[in-house]
Amino acid sequence: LCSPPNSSSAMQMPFKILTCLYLPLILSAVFLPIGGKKTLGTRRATVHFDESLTNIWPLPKQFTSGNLTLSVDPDITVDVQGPGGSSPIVLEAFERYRNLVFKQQSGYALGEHDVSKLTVIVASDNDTLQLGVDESYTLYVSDGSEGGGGGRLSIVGGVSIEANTIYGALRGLETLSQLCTYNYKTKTVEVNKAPWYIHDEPRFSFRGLLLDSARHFLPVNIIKQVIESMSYAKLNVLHWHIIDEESFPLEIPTYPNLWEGSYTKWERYTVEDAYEIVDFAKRRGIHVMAEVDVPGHTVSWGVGYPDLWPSPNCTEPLDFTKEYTFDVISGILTDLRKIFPFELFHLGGDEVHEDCWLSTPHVKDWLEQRNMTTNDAYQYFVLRAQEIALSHNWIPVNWEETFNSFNKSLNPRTVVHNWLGPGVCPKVVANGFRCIVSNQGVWYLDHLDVPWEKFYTNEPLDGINDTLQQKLVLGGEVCMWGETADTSDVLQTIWPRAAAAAERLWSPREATSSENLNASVLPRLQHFRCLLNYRGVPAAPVTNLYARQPPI
Ligand code: CP6
Repeated sequence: LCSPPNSSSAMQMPFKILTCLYLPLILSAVFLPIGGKKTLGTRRATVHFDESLTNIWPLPKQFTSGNLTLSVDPDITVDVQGPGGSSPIVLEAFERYRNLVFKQQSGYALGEHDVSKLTVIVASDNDTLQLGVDESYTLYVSDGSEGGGGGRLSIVGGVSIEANTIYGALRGLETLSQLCTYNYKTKTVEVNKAPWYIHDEPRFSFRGLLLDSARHFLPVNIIKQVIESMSYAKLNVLHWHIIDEESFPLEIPTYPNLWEGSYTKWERYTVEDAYEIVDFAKRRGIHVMAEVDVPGHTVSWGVGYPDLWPSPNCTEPLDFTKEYTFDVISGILTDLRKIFPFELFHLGGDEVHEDCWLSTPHVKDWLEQRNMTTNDAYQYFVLRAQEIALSHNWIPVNWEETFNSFNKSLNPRTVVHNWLGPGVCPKVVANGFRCIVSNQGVWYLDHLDVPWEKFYTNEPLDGINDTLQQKLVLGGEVCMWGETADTSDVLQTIWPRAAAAAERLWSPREATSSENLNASVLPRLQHFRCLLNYRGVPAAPVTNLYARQPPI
């Protein structure tokens, strides 16, 4: 399945002949500079626009292509223009992509090339990475016969990316890199089906992946590989589930014994490590949303500070009767605020097993004195944690049990994170809260038996018809829980299925139909999986061939 990426033989048949004849005229009218004399496609064959399968993953919002093949110069240079041109992020990304596209060991033919220069125009120099930051871009690959150029008016004759922000430019670079394939016969990198006109932007602003470093420690370089691979699929939020009941691997300067709860002292993240991960992600347009899951999932906190445990035989949920508990949470969030600039902060709140609170005498007394139930205590805890996050100017995110248990009391800015099953986000948005979809039946990567089709067809807006309510769905997230995966297999467990969800979250709803997946989506996903392999990401095979009939 990973033969040389020379792709789509059957798909290059020009179809829709009538459209093909006049589309070039429309395009020339739009893109030729006033008074321009050039005609597209004069150097080679007539341009046939073919909107059948493309190997770009995820599918762009709008695109047209032709049937020219252009060669790309291994010494291609970039000219970054506009206010954003001063950002090193775009230049660095260009270098990364050039190295990916030209990583062939078998060498490159010498000689003239159609494409020797890329022009990137970035309209803003603001490099703050906020939720909903403009990730749109326009990518134009002309027939190259003017050998470079580009830009708003002289766009014919070059390759250009125009974007409002540096993050849009990064998405455009990813798409451009996916158009470049190595031709083993001619030993050149080619762009097939030029000229290309692509205008693209994401459907959802939150396209996440959860990574769990508490069940198995994941070294910094593995986390970076995950982030790098996320950028290939245009995923943009790393939800870092750093700590959990099994281990507390993160350094917290204010409470320096907390990471006593790590597995070993080698399986820890320093504050420096965390900064490095956030910076690495930012350079790829990826937010890092940290999670401190309270009050459940916290046994490991008590290794360093046993007073956080209600008692030695009730080690979670945290002891809410002590102010000390909230001081510790406050200290953790104060330290983390310096590291994680993203506006969202995940406070967990899932799977709070209240039973052992009642079997702990001082906790039981505290509740009886106040005439409170354990569910009241759960609510009291979640709301206090929310107040701490809000006081740090963070938007709190909570797992859906908090909404299911006491939705009326949650802070109105809360983002509710679905996981238990379908049907929650419709209720969440009907109550005016924002929602993130991670339905465990279809978007949990640790469930190895869930096939890619289920990842692909999970539609975040199912059951939500009101357009204002639809806007409250920020997007979705696939979850790589760490009980069953570690350094040895985390990447191949994430890919390729996370890519199926990535297209659902990026591409227009109309373009990601649930019908005919084997004909329209599977070949494209297989191609993307090969691209990942080619780039060094050990993505697993897309389909399970166990039940396939042998050839007769
Ligand atoms: N850890 C935490 C987990 C899970 C959750 N929270 C989880 C629960 C059920 C499944 C997979 C993962 N391992 N902290 C639930 C959000 Cl099937």
